[in-house]
Amino acid sequence: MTTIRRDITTLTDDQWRRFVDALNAYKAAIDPETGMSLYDLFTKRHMESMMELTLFPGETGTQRNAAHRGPVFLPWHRVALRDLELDLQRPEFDPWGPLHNAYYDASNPPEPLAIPYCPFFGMGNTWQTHAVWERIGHNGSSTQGRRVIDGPFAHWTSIIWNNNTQSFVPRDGILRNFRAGSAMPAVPNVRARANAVYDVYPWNELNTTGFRNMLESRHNTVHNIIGGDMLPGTSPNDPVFWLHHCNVDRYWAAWQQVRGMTNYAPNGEGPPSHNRYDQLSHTFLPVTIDEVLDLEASDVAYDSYA
Ligand SMILES: [Cu+2]
Repeated sequence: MTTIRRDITTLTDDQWRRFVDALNAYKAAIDPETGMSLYDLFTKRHMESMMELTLFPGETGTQRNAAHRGPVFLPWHRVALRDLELDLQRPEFDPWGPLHNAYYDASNPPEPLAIPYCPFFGMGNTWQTHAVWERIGHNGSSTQGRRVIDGPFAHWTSIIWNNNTQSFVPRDGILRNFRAGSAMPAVPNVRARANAVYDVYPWNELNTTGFRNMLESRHNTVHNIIGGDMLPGTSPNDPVFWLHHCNVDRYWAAWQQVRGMTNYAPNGEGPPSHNRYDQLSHTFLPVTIDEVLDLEASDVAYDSYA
């Protein structure tokens, strides 16, 4: 059955609760090998991807890494989303699944659990008072070090990278620090002429044409104006990360519907880890970029591509 990802603002309370309960159970589950939260392993891998710069020999002036500031940005986050989603669909985490649901009927199962998307693009200047924060918790408290003190994730512990000791250290809570006066970026135009190609040389954050950098830049703004834990490489500490990236992936899928589902560049001429047949690093699933271009092949769809 196809996993259908929906707009968080259109979910029923029960649908939203299903996702929250699964995510909280996943956050509480411990990986026996590392002793870490299964959820925190995603945060760790995301941080590690950013610490691996992927440069041409002698190249300077770019922070391109194994998951950002280059062509692999969209495939890498698509895989991370799907990997988390497949885990949340497991019976031990899905409250609507056969383990936790007394009314579960294998001949008529509920639709697969999906990560919802939050439509931050296009919220304009009113995003800080948008109803979505009623669901995911509001801005951090100005009297409690910007800690989020409401919503279903307020009790979480984050893991923060300590550069001196080169290790992750726990820290209570999730931080958000909304930037006053900043607007959310406009909705990406998947039909604009400058977006006709997926990516171009120099395959980094300096590109002025190409779909990938247009979308990645707007995505950066969302991280930056929400602030707090959304700023550093450990940004998956805040589950808003997934709601945002689900929306980013949705626009990529929309672009693919216009420009071709397997339309990608570079095909070999790009920097390491960013070429079509390169294997993704710091993901759980061992796949190449080429293998994740067609979203429908992994049986995932969005409720809307507009
Ligand atoms: Cu990222």
